[in-house]
Amino acid sequence: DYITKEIRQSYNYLETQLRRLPKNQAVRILIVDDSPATRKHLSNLLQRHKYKVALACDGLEALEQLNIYPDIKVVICDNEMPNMDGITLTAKIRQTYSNEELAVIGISSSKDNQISAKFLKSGANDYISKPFYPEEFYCRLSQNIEMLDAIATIRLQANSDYLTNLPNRRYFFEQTQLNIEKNVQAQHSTILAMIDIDFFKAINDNYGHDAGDEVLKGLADHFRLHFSEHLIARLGGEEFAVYFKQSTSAEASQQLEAFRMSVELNSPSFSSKKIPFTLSIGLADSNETNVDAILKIADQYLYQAKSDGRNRLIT
Ligand code: GH3
Ligand code: MG
Ligand code: MG
Ligand code: MG
Ligand code: MG
Repeated sequence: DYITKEIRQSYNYLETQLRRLPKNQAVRILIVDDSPATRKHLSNLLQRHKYKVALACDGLEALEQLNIYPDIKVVICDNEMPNMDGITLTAKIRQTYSNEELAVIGISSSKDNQISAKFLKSGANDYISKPFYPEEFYCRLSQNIEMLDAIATIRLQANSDYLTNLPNRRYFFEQTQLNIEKNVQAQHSTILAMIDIDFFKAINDNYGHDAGDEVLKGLADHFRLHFSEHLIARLGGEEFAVYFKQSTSAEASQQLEAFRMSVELNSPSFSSKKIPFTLSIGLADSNETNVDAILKIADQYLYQAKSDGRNRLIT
């Protein structure tokens, strides 16, 4: 009923913009509104721009839909609804989903001039008052999605190693520390390994730095293949680490030994110059409560593997 001629014209304008923005296609938007007419209207607007849509008529259904569809990026949330109002729902959503992973946009025709502040204070990313022009609706929606995408990209870059795309030292320390705290609570020891390429400097010296890089990338792929169920990282240089989730130290030891032998056998296939190399590995099984202390133990075993002649696992 609030679709005026002007608003229809702005549809057409955005329609042409849309053809240049196919990236909207994968994004799902959840509409939460008790009015069937509003749900229909908003879902038409979204489908015009090829957004995927999920619908909920109240707060409880909204929480269910969020569970069902992990690809929901934005919740468009009415305020006045039976059982739970939109501001309360927003606060509830924030107990589980941060505003950096899921955007909530409050939307209301309320005459309360504090309504937008209330939505924002309870954790909404944005607010749109009704009636609105579709142009504003689409702009706010796409800006919120762009912001989520930018944050996700930055987060990924901050946590991964540029050369190999493996998780980096920062991520490994953060995640392993969290896991250690869980292990301590459950009275489990923590099992982690440090792995270092033998005589890597000689590879750079003999074949060049680019060939050295190729070896590191090839080895990273081999890690992904062998330890997909555990946490792997490039700690720096030619040094890697594995945190073993739910393994005994015997299982970890067996897996590492198989990996060491597989690298000894297959390393020439990792690089175009067919460079053979081996690994030295230190494995720690410890009840220490912080990641530095446990890595230090693994590093001591690694040092021993080096001094005992390399190409071996010490535990
Ligand atoms: P060891 O068997 O005792 O571990 O000897 P090593 O030669 O492997 O160890 P060292 O610590 O002496 O040398 C590591 C070399 O790794 C030195 C450094 O220039 C090289 N390096 C570190 N990061 C990179 C990288 O990203 N790319 C390449 N190509 N080389 C790297
Ligand atoms: Mg309502
Ligand atoms: Mg080395
Ligand atoms: Mg060294
Ligand atoms: Mg080293």
